[in-house]
Amino acid sequence: MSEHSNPELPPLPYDYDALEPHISEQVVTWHHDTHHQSYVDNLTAAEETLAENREGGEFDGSAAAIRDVTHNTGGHYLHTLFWENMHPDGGGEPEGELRDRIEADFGSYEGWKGEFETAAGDASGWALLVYDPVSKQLRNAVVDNHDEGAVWGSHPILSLDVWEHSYYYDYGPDRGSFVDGFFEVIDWNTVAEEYQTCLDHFE
Ligand code: MN3
Repeated sequence: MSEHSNPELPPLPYDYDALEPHISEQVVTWHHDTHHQSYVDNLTAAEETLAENREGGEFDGSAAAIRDVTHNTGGHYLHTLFWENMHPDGGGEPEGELRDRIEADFGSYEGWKGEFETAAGDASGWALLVYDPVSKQLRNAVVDNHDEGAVWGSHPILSLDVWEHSYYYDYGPDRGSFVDGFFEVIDWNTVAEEYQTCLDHFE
């Protein structure tokens, strides 16, 4: 038997009001406790359907459940990284090896940031900075929903949720101001840690 952990909603790594004024306590509460929780619950339900079908040898509904797993793992994993990527003491710019890599792969920090902001303005889901282990480079990704536009095999190191539930209550249709606020709370230490994980595995 293989061992795997059941999906769980991770606690926020800070208080619900910690990201104010950039993201309100109300939005963080709804977003974490209701939206993120629903992805965990729906993932659990889909996994149960798959397991029951395997045991029963009847696979009606399994394809839909596989789709649900894809959608909800995307939602669960990207939200988990999104919470980790922010901190009330965040902001500023990346430093050290991560900074060097961004400059090498995007020409400059400003080149990366301008591209990432464009991705955030365009996505119907997420803007991601990912490490692509095949080409061994950082890439920006425009992801619709939670899973459309992913680069296969790549590992997200920075995750920005631009679903409307992420910002509409605080900013209305002004997504650009929300993205500006996100940059005020990015915890670059966590981005650097995810990047280091990629280096340890793939370089
Ligand atoms: Mn969300």
